[in-house]
Parts: sequence; structure tokens; C-alpha cells
Amino acid sequence: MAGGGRNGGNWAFYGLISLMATLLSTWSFGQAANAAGWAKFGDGGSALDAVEAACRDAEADLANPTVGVGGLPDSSGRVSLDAAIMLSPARRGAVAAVRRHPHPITIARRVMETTPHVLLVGPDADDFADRQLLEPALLLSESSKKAWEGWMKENVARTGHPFAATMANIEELGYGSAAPINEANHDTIGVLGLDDEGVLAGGCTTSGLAFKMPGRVGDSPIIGQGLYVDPKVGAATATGHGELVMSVCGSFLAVERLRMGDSPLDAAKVVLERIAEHHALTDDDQIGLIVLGRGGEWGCASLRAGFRVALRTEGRDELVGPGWVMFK
Ligand code: SD4
Repeated sequence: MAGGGRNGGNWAFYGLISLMATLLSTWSFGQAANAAGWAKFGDGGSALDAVEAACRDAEADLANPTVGVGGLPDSSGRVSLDAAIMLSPARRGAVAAVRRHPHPITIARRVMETTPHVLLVGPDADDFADRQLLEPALLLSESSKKAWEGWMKENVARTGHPFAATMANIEELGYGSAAPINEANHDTIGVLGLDDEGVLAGGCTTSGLAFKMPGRVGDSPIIGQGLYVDPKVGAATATGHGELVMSVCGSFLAVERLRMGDSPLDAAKVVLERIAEHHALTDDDQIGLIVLGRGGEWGCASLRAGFRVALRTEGRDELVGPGWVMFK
């Protein structure tokens, strides 16, 4: 599936091929998110509108316990949300540690469109959202609270400390199935979009690692880490253990590799290889990367099996596996 976009892998010639709208989203819930984003194209919306709508769909999905409302909390039992949105190095916005608003992607867009800044954090990000008249919500769902209580019991038994945080990152286990909530964890949605006018956009939104240390922020809201877009080259987004992605500026590195002439799949591979070079990776470590070139060519890769990407184009609406997996 490497470079499996409409260019059939012949990515070097994308400049000769007319553009077709494309949405790529991380994980299986990306398919519903893509549908919400795709509807924006039907209404004359841009890639930015489509990406925001796709992210909002995942944020609003109560069955998705690691994005938006209903996200699993940190080790203190409080949910905090991070997001970034990006059109270009000059047009990007992000928020981290939002605790009172369900749609951090929209706050990030407002940061981009109405302030001279890139990133707002914590209570001030929530206050900014209030001033933007964005609806607040209670973020902790009953099921996420139950999952946290269960985790607390286990954690206290194991560590003796009530708030010792773990690095839980349990992907794609029984999403949409009848599995108990603490086995149905998903993480971050990263969405890359290209509209038929050739505009690229990206968004990334998450509640971060389940039961993380309070105050911990991962790669998702950091421009260049969980998300990067350069309209002259392409875009990339990452999901998985943020600390690993953050050790190599993962999304930025992928886009720079595209600029140097790599295919999207090779660009994603280089990022994972660079991470593996610097870390003693464990069986629990997972990272998935999606890379989209400005002509619509794309590729995705992951450290381990289980990563899936939702693809939406004019003729396709499907879930695909990564073109390359480092540890088979
Ligand atoms: C983080 N990258 O906060 C996010 C979590 C994630 O799949 O994507 N998990 O580190």
C-alpha cells in the first residue's frame, strides 16, 4: 500500500496529475471522522474545514475514550485535551491541557485565526475559548471515570502510590465492540486533508496517554511533532507514544524527508528508524505515522502491527494497514 494514493505509487509525477480531494485519518474511528470531514467538501468547504470537522467528530464521540469528551483522564482523574491545526509554517495554532472544552481543535483554529500566537495552554486556553464563545462541557464521562477508578486500584496495589502515572497507550483493542471500556482504548486522531484546489491542511487532537502524569503534554499539540504541514511539500501526522515522536521532531522530519525526495512511505520509515536508533523500544511502544504529499500521494508506517488508517477519496472509503511495520 506504500504510496498507495491515486497516483498508484508513482508519486514523482504527482505534479502532472489533476488533484482529487483526499482525507487520511488515524485509526478505525477515522472512517466516521472522514465522513464528517468529507461532507464539508460537499458544502464547498476547504481542506481546513474538512480537517476540523473530522477532528470534531472524533472529539464528540463518547465511545472514543482518548479524544475529546469522554477521553480517559490523567492519573489525578481529570481529563485534559491537546490539539493542533495547521495550513503552513505561518498559519498554525494549538492548545494544550484544556480541561473545560470538548473541541480543542476548534480552539486551536481560533488561536491560528484570531491571535498572533501558536500555542495557548492550561486554564488560559480555556479562558480564551470562553472569550471565543465556544461551548464548555464536562469532559469526564461515567465510563472514563470508572476506568480511572479501576486503574487507581491496580496502580495503588502495584506501586503503592495513588497518582503514579503510567504510559498507557493501548491502541485499537475492541473499538466498537462490546469490550469493557478499559480494554477499548484508542488514542489521538490525526487527520491530513487535501482539497481539490490543492490546499493541504492537518489537524491532530487527543486526550493524550491514558492516566498520564498531570501536566504532561505529548506530541499532538506541538507543531512539528504530532503534526506538520508545508504547502510546498506535504504534511505528516503521528499517533502513539508522544515522547518518542518528540525525540526526533517526527512530523517535521517526515516532511523534510519528502522535501529531500523521499516517497511518503520512505519518509515515514526514516522517522521510525531514527526513533529506534535512539531508544530501547519495548513491546508496548507504538507509533503510527501518515504522510501526504502535496499532490495527493501518501504512505503510512508504524512500529507495530495494529495501526490502521482511514482513507477517503472520490472513489475510496476504507481502512488500510500500514505500508511498512518495523517490528512484525
Ligand atoms: C500523546 N501521541 O499524547 C499522543 C497519544 C497518542 O496513540 O497518539 N496515542 O502522546
